[in-house]
Amino acid sequence: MSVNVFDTAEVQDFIKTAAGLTVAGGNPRVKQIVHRVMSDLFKTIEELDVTPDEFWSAVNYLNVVGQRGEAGLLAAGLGFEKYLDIRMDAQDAAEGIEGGTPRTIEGPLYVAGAPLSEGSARLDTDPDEGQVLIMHGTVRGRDGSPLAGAIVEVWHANSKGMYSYFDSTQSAYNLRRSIRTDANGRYEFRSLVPTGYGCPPDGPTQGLMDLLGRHGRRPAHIHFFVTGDGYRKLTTQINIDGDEYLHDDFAFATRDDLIPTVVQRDDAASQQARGLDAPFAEIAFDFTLTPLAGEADTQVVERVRAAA
Ligand code: MBD
Ligand code: FE
Repeated sequence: MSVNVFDTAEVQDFIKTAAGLTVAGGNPRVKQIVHRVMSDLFKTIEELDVTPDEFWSAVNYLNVVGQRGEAGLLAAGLGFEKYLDIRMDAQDAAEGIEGGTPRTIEGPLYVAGAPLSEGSARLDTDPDEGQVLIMHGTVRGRDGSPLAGAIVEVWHANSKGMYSYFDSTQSAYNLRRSIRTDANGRYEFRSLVPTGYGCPPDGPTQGLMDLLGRHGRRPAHIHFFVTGDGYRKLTTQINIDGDEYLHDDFAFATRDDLIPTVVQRDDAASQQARGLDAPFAEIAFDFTLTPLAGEADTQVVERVRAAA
């Protein structure tokens, strides 16, 4: 039998007490948020008549998410990270900021401190059966001017969909580099065409996806942070066209302007020009940065990140 206690003075008072609203000290912002979240969850428990068994299974779920280090993955899969992007897009629109390369989520698999190269880099240090990928382009300001000395941080998965650092079989910083653009604002790298990522099949994120009737797969993609003096930091990704999950990303990160053409270079002349002896894939992609609006870069997101 369903009962209604949420709106009683007793419950309303003790939510306030539990959130610290009845005492001095602590952090007012944290108190405000905890009070709101507790209220919403208590209300959910009442309205959906959540049973004790269901509640304790959720508590255990949180413990497992933590044990497995999947909180960032779950945030991506439930669309929280995309929601933050939607809000930042709306903020930009409200402020009249337009014309830059679209942002899309960082995801949970960045590792700080990758080696820095001037102009061009080779990203693959480990052997891999993936096809060679050459990607290049120019970093520009919104007025179209090339940005010399911009930093392009790039990271992606190998042909098994796995990321170095999180996959102990790969060497440190495999498929992760920073590249400083040359005098003409150009960057270039040689790497291997990545494969899409799938959530650990035995992990709690995939477990929830199963219960939601969803999959836990991302289309093949390459991540970037792009920074330049006087410009806002860009966090984005490009997708590899043709992937079966291109428009069915479990993390909701695909955007139309972030799907460059992948050119297959099957001819001997193209291969010789690159010093290669097999067909390779080539992607041309320019990044456009938007100018800083004030002193501070409002696009720098603080979050705990790995550093190898
Ligand atoms: C990834 O590679 C990724 O980019 C995201 C957002 C989530 C899981 C794996
Ligand atoms: Fe990724």
